[in-house]
Amino acid sequence: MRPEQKLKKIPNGENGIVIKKSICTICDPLTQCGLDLYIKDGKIVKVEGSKEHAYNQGSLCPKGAATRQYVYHEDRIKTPLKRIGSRGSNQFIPISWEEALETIACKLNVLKKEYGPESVAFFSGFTKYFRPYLKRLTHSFGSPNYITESSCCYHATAMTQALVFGRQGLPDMANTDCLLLWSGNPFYTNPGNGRNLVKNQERGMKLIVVDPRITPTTARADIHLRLRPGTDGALALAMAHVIINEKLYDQDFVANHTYGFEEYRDYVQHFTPEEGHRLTGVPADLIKEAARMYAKAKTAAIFPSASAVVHHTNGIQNYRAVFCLAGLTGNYDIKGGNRYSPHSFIHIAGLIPTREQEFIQPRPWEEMPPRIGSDRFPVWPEVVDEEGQAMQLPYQIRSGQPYPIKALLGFGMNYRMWPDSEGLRQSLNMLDFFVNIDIFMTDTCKMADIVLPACTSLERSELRCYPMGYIIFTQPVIEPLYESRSDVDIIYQLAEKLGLEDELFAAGYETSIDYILEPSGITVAELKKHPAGMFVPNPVRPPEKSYLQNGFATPSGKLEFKSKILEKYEDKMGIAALPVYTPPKHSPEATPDLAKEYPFILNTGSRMPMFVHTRTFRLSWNSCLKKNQPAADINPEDAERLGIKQDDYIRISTPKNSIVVRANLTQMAQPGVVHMHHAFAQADVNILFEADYLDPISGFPGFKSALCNIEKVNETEVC
Ligand SMILES: Nc1nc2c(c(=O)[nH]1)N[C@H]1C(S)=C(S)[C@@H](COP(=O)(O)OP(=O)(O)OC[C@H]3O[C@@H](n4cnc5c(=O)[nH]c(N)nc54)[C@H](O)[C@@H]3O)O[C@H]1N2
Ligand SMILES: Nc1nc2c(c(=O)[nH]1)N[C@H]1C(S)=C(S)[C@@H](COP(=O)(O)OP(=O)(O)OC[C@H]3O[C@@H](n4cnc5c(=O)[nH]c(N)nc54)[C@H](O)[C@@H]3O)O[C@H]1N2
Ligand SMILES: [Mo]
Repeated sequence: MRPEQKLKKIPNGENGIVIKKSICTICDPLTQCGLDLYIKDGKIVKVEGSKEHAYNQGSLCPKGAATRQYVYHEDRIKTPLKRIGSRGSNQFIPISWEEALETIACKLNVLKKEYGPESVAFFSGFTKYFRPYLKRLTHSFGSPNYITESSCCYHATAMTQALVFGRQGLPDMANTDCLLLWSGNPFYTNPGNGRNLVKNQERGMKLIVVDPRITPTTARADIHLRLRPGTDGALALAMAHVIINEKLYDQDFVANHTYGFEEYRDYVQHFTPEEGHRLTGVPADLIKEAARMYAKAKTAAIFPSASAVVHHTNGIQNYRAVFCLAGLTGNYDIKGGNRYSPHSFIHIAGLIPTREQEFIQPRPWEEMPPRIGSDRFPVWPEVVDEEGQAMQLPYQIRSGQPYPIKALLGFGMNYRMWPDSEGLRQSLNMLDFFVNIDIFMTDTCKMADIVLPACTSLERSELRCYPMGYIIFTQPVIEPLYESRSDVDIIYQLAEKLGLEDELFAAGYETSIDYILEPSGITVAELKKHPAGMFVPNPVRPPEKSYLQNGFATPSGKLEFKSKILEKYEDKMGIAALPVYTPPKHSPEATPDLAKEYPFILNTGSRMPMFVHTRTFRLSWNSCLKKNQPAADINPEDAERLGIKQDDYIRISTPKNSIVVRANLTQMAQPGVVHMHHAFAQADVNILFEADYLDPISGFPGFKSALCNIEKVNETEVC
């Protein structure tokens, strides 16, 4: 090799560049691609997808590609800060870590003494890696109020599966003959699953996609069921009508392993395919075709979404109706169906046995006051073991009912992501004490009394496992920038300052991980020998049809078409035990008068490939990929009727509030529906929602089926 060629090759042993391994955590938690970071003089100079990593195998999305912009962004919080001006005024002075941690510990201990430990709530935003330690901190402190963003993401999906199956059942995509992808757009939201989809279609898997929009995923479907938002229950019941009446169901499974079939069968009789068409907008013939394809397939699996189907005021009942289809066809816990897959770590079924549950729950719920949200959403604590229902936090701060919340320690709290975001902002203002820990100076941080700088994942270590039985414990590839620290270090340092007598906190982070992983035989020392991660040595896959030995983990011991848990709330709360379909609380069917004034369905938060919630708007490499934002997607027919042209300004209004955005005319949106991305600071769609526009069972917000109006706004009015 000539010397100049050698110099071009990096690293070449002479130019001071080394490659270090880590993962990208800008998305969280399933899509964590392996990274090769080129480091020179302690700085990241180049980023590539890691070919060695089992999940992404070298690929990288636009967010990961912008890692350097993310890490070195000027909005990074540099030191701990103490507020000196009024809340929101952004007047802070830098303070030392010692002063910050002392102040926080002292204040929390005073409030604990005066109002009880439950008066302090501990919150986690979308970031997951520190959650086990944060939950342990909360309980060790004595508070039941560990709450997270999962109060509007995933838990409701898990709840529906728990109500129907007793526990979760993930789709066995690699072995199924037919995938019923009931909402989801993995090509944007989870590229690994996108790749799996393509691979499995190539081997002959049939694909049915249920989505109101046209997306890259619906474009690949054998059948696209393009329903009106929030009508999923009616569609699933109409499919059940076909499956039952054409005797396509698994009669042996239904007879021996299910509960409530007769009543369910009778209820389903209302939902003829024609009625299904009337309620959902999907042609009756297509409903029949999809039902037959799903039921006749030798094996079929339902691919659930973490949020889109449950972001409705009728979300739980709708998704129960969907999962009942797996009960009808016996596609639960079999190869190629929806398989029971126990969690290994942080909600991921990683094929390793762990002691995570023991670690995160040092004190049983019964020894503490009820968690936030338990009184309003009593089904939640019955089914969700992990945490409180955070959507009730603003109400509890304001009302002091059933007991006061005085302080909030937020790790990545961002009020913009909540329904009635402005209402939450005002509630935060009423706290005695609010601490927020974030990488960037957000508007929510500006409301805090103390702000702490978290470092990014490249400046710290983290344990992560993957569904294919892969595990990694990353090491920092650069020193923490400025005075930032890892969230985990902050938690362990606070535990010490708070004077908590907790052996595992005293023993430190890595000892805690060894404790959690102990049943698997994997140790931190072993993981450190595999910087790019490793396959789990003895992956644990539960046997098929585990219900044959132990029954289902439901109160009846069977797969429940009719929920015994919900039965208890039929009289008290009017919650149906069958998966009864009611239209969204605000909809042309349920509130025709309101719909005269607000004739459009407002569907918010469909993901874009270059943005993750509030995280990447500030990165120019990402924002330049989507011009003229913030914009709402509307159908050209609607636009023409209202005299709206591409990029015109429009006002979206609901009875609660209004915002002005640009119009993007696209066939991806069906007529009558307005799609708006969440999280834009300049036009925050979440101010349009009432705080109590929630599903009565899960407490999840109706982010995807409110009513709104749109009208053209003259440019002169905007500028
Ligand atoms: N209208 C509407 N609203 C929605 C949704 C919708 O579809 N429509 N979707 C909902 C769903 S499903 C979700 S999951 C939520 C997400 O809502 P959030 O969790 O609030 O969203 P993020 O913006 O991802 O993260 C919150 C904060 O965490 C910070 N952060 C990032 N990494 C770290 C870290 O390592 N440590 C710390 N301490 N902070 C960090 C970010 O800078 C950000 O300020 O939004 C919900 N809101
Ligand atoms: N790039 C990127 N990736 C992400 C995220 C991100 O912000 N950006 N967020 C992460 C998070 S927190 C989550 S929860 C996941 C979400 O992941 P996905 O569920 O895959 O993605 P979404 O775009 O939220 O929703 C998928 C589809 O649901 C459809 N939909 C909307 N309303 C309804 C309805 O009423 N019924 C049905 N059947 N479908 C409906 C939308 O049209 C959309 O195409 O993505 C994760 N991945
Ligand atoms: Mo989410």
